Amino acid sequence: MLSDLTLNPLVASARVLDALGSIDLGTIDERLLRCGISRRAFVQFCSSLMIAAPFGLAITDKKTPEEVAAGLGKVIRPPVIWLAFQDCTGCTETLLRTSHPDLGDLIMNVISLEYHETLMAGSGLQAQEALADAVKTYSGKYICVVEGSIPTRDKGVYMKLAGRPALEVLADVGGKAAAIVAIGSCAAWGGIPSADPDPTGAVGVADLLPNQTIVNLPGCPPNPYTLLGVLLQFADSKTLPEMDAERRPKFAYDRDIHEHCPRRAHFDAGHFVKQFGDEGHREGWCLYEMGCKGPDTHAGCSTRHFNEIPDVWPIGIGAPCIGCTEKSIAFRVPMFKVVQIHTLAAPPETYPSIGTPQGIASPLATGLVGLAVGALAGAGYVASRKFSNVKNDENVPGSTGPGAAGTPDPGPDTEKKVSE
Ligand code: FSX
Ligand code: SF4
Ligand code: F3S
Repeated sequence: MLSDLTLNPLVASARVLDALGSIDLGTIDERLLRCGISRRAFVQFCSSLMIAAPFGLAITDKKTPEEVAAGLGKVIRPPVIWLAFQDCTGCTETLLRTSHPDLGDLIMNVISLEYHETLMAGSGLQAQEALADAVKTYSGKYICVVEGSIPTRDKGVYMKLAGRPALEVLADVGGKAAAIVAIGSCAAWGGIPSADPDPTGAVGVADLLPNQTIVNLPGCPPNPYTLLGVLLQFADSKTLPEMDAERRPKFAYDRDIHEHCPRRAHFDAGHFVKQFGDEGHREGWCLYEMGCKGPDTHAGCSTRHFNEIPDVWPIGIGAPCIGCTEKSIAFRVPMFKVVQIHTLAAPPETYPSIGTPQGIASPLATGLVGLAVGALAGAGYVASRKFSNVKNDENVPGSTGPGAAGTPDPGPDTEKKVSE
């Protein structure tokens, strides 16, 4: 039986961990019942999970919130050991901050957080004992969440936990985990601490444990539901969602911000904010000329907002995207520098193509294609005016804004994207 102390998820002291010992962690349903969390709150949580992962995540794929809740309720809560290295704790904050207190409580209950220095009551020797106990009890079965980068310079002397360099703690705790989730840009690839001049030689988890099963969830911070989705799928089926070359789950990082940005219509129409506080800024125009990295940044922020509050995400509150999920952009490319636009697509180019499935094209389809070709030519003309390569061409976004640099630099990966 679980000790009553464990009912408070923030009290993960050594005593609690002793009590856990070899006990069954119980299913999510059992846990929610014990904690008096309503079914309604759980179904609401499942809806949020579905919004964060409408496809590509086995636990939510093609299901209703009630079906997701029914399935997830039977899942044994995954034991999680959370390590914090060089970070600002924003990744922990993102998990805790929600506009519904019920939901925050619930989030901390669907997983079994065995160790988390920022949240646990214990400290000093008690905390060390708690970590050792958790690693021993759940060896090979727990998920290790890593927050923050790891300093490697000078034998990792710049960060120690209980006298051990972070490097050693990661090798020990990460090495015994079933899988590691590197949450935040710092843990994924170094993040802010790795910015020039990078005094500590900060790197991400995959640089140190390349052969471990690692999921990267970059973002500064990332969306908490992305983390929960990955943890719960793993707990449910011991599988991980499909990932891209950067080990990022595709369900959350497959599209760029620009594709689904609510300000996209202003981009297409050529309405750009020129200065913070100007009329365009107050009207919610496109932030491209203010250095928005949305066209080069893969993340779901434009459709999956933070804290369950509509419009709570950088562009939603009037700040340009800084490309926080992209290793080659965030903390590397100056904030107000404009990025290269890789696609000249503007409506109707972005609409699905018109085609006949087989046989001879009908006159109607031919007519429609003719119309579409005409429209594309028109859009191409508009786009070419907007994105001409003429230096200081006033029609080129970025030629007059604060990041203006004549012809914008080819961003990272330009060749690949252009050829796509
Ligand atoms: Fe880094 Fe996470 Fe940015 Fe902060 O801890 S990803 S600095 S939001 O919090 O590590
Ligand atoms: Fe949105 Fe930025 Fe693209 Fe403008 S440039 S549409 S603000 S993502
Ligand atoms: Fe980061 Fe850009 Fe989203 S800065 S939080 S990827 S809008």
